[in-house]
Amino acid sequence: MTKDVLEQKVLKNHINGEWSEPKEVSDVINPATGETIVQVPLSTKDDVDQAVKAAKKAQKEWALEPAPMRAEILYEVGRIMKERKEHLSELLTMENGKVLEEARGEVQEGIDMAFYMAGEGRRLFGQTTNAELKDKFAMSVRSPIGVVGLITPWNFPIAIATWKSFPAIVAGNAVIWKPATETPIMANELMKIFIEAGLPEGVVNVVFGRGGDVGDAMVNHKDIRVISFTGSGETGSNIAAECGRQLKKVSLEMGGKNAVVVMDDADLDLAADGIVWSAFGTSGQRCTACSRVIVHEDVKEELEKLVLEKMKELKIGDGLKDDIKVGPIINQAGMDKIKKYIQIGKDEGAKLLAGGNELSGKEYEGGLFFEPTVFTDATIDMRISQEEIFGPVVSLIPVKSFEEAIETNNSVEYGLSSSIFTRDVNQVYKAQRDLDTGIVYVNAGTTGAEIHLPFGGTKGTGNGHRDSGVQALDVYTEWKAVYVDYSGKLQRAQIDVD
Ligand code: UN1
Repeated sequence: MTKDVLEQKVLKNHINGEWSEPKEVSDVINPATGETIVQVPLSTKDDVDQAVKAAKKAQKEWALEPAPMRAEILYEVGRIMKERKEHLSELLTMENGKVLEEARGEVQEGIDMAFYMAGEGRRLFGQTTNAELKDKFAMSVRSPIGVVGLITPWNFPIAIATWKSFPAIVAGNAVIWKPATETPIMANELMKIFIEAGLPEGVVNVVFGRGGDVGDAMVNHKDIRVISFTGSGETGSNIAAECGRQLKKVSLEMGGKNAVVVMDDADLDLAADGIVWSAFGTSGQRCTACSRVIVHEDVKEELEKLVLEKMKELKIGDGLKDDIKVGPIINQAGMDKIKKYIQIGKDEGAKLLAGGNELSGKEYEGGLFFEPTVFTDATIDMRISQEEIFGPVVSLIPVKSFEEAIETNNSVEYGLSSSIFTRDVNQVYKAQRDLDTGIVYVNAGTTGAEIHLPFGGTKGTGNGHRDSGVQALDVYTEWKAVYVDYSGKLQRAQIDVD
């Protein structure tokens, strides 16, 4: 089956129920081998216009379909994804590089989201409440917004797509989806699954291409009323500025500078496990990856020792191979950025404890691999402690107290995820209150969000919206207040109340 897709060679947009032949394409590279896997269309504003036209038409009908019936399609999507889990996971590893075990985890995240959002078809709760006048009824209901635009990243090409598209669909919207050009295969596969599950044509339209072409055309299209974007801070804030001008709803998730706090009473072996997994898993290319360790000075040396020991067991290479724990970096730009920050860290005076190099030689030929890297004795004002690197690089920052640890965690522009290792229950509760991030873990690393909870962050990470969880429905619905007067006479609110 994996072969089938790869034999397709050139992917196609899916607009109004049809696959369309692309005019221009670019290569999709397996980052572990350097081989071209398929080609992805580079679409234009015209393609977006066509997709929006189709989506507008389809959405009218779709919104009239009862939500539990819309949800039946998501149950079927979940069932098919489950059946194809292994196939999807292998393709995901090929296009994104993450190791197979993690790819399976990501596909599972999508399956979970399908069943969770399908359940929402029989909820989508609003509120009924009392009216202030006799013989009058009041309620609030969620209504779909119309055509929504989804711009999804390469690092979780299927999970994040499901966080956005499933709530949009169950709520009765139609979707224009621009997947990242690095990872179009997951989009192609999910689109095929939508079709097989019976989604009416035009409800989801996939338009492949670059942000500057397709993304901009989506943001600028007056009939796309919502943009949901996961990606870089710079692009996100440009999108928000434009959407603000057009009074368009926008939901943003733009990365993090996530820290694990290790207190002096922590189980250090467990903390080291949490750090190694959340810093070097997915080669550090998660928005939630741990890139700072804020450690109590009394346990710093012991923790360093444990982290270094555990890192030795991480085998780096092609994620399709059995014993590999760390896969490649997505592309040359990603690699250049990581190398730039290694140099910055050295220049700033942080001490390089391990790693710091791109891997070369026969074993790594064709791919882009970087050693898991640890800096220590970093300070919070250094750029390596402040800026997102998006690679397997972590910096240890020693602190003297719990208060300083919290303060250090919060002294960055981002606010996605944080974690604390401690056995002190008072510190646990204070930390969950005071760590200024959208996600907080206790005695676990900074990754591992589950789909039925809200995903997103404070400060520079986002703009107050959340992906996944029931909260995602707020992005794709309008609240409508409905008053039904059954008194048979004119009753004026606030006036005829006595
Ligand atoms: C992301 O990195 O953008 O919590 C998503 C996690 C995953 C999702 C990460 N469940 O790390």
